[in-house]
Amino acid sequence: MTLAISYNMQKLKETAEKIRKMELRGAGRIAKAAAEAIRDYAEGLEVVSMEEFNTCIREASSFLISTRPTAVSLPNAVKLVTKYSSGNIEEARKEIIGNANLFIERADKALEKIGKIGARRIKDGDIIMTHCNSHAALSIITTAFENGKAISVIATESRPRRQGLSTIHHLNKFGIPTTLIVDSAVRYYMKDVDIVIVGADAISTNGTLVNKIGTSQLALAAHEARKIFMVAAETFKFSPSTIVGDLIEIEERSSDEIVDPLLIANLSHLQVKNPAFDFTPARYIDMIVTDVGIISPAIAYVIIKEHLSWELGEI
Ligand code: RUB
Repeated sequence: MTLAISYNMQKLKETAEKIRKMELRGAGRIAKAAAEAIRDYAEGLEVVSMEEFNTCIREASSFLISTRPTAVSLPNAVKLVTKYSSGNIEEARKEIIGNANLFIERADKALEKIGKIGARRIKDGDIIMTHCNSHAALSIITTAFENGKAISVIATESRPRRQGLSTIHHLNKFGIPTTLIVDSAVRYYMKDVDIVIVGADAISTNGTLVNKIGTSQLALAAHEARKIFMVAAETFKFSPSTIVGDLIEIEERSSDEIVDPLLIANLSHLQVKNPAFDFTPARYIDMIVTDVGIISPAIAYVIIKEHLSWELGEI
């Protein structure tokens, strides 16, 4: 391996480490960071043969993808960015750089579009409940507010990493009245809510949503109280490989995020579980707001087929 390769690999590893440690988090941001990392890696890659170029890109891709297993935006981004057809190193490099820049630009525009499309479904005076910290969900909420709708938000804390605190800071910057609640107060407050809006880490071909642990409890409580459950998701959050029956892996994080290991050191009969995401079946989802319009979860397949430029034979 040449010096140039290892220097570039170092930068890529730093991004991977930030994703792993959740300094870079949220499915959309993870995807953009991965696209940037691959672009920069390809840009500085010094290799002598096309074979070497292909191997380096393949290894860098697998390395990034292995950082967090659930957010499908990550493999989708890497796959879209590393789709090159040229057998010439310089041309292939250009293709990757172009793909990455296009992906990043589209991801930013997608958030804007989701905000505009979703905001039309929000009514003046609506009380919105949200969970965790989704930039797509927040785009809808802040756009509705900027459009003059007098909304307010109930935001969950989102244990154990408390991403809800990022959400309340963001909403506060816009001047949106917000109430912070603990996750277990979701059902208690659902009667006051008009609409629930959450983001997505992945959406399977049958419309099942994978999002921050506890999302399915919001969906159940909303269903019981006959409140609208809306998902905000860019098209690159849909999972192509679920078409052929692949299951989305739920990331299991360290128990240290939940409880101080010293406090439980002597409890030999205890195990602590910390799944980071859960599944919400399609039947609890009223609509998915994507950058290409609002869809019912029942037609998730169409998004995968038409907007992820995937040939079915490739999966
Ligand atoms: C974040 C989370 C978010 C989705 C969507 O989980 O579950 O709801 O990633 O976010 P984590 P966005 O904090 O573990 O990454 O809309 O910003 O892509």
